Amino acid sequence: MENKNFKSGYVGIVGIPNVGKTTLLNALIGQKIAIISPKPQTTRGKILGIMSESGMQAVFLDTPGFHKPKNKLGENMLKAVNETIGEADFVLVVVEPTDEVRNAELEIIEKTKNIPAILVINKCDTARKDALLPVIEKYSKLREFAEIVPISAKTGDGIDALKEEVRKLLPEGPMYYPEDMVTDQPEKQIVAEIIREKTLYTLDKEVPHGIAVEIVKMKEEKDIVSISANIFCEKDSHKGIIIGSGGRTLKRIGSLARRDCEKLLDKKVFLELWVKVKKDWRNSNFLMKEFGLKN
Ligand code: GDP
Ligand code: K
Repeated sequence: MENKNFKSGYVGIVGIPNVGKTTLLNALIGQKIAIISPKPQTTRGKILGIMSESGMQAVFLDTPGFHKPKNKLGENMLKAVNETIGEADFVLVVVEPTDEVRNAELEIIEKTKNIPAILVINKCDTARKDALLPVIEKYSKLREFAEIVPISAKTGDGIDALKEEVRKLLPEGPMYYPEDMVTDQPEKQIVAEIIREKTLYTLDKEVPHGIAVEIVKMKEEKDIVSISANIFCEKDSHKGIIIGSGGRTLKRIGSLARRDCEKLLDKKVFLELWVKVKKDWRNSNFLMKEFGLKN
């Protein structure tokens, strides 16, 4: 069976702002944009994205500051790099195809020297082929890289080759997370819980407890997290109450929930709510599981 040699592990993505780390991550996990988990409850720290391919699972760790390319690379970022590499099996050091190695890059390379690294030369679509050699030479003098992979995160060139190199470096290990999970789940559950709480809070006792919330979409785009959720109730009459006249009640639920979600995620949130009737959902094992109410 394929599982026998399943490989898995934790991978840090490091590099100075603007080299394309976010773009690369999205290319690796396939357009499904990762969301940062606000709850550092796992021992391995924050998970940024999970790539599951046949026979391997790479869990990319968040480096605080990662999402703020405009910030200067200061003490904090370097501290964060330290934390990330403390937890990672190896790192991807992302650079641009310029043969000038910037000071901040030297520091990052210094900090990550003691764990295996793949040098990822991104934005190769902007460089001539013969410009690569001097870049490779410069960086190779700074440390030993397990591999050097030129890519373009934007066009997708080299991404498959990079995945292959990631696979080689991953240790044998189990599938840590379900295959379809692209980020850690608790956060989704928290968001669902917030929406449920606001629904109950906003409604009078008229609508009994037959309410469940399902997060249909949760996606980070630029600086906004778009969330789309279904509020399930048991009766058509309940649906009317939840929506309210002119949609007022639902709007109120939405704006209260959005505020809390923004606090939780530390990002602007676009929240879309749908009310659906699902008779007897509480008697459905499947739905109970879906809503995280049953294991
Ligand atoms: P980060 O700060 O390292 O996360 O960098 P981003 O992923 O935010 O990318 C910074 C800028 O570089 C954005 O404008 C991207 O569109 C651009 N970029 C990223 N990867 C590539 C690439 O492979 N080629 C080109 N031409 N631009 C890229
Ligand atoms: K970024």
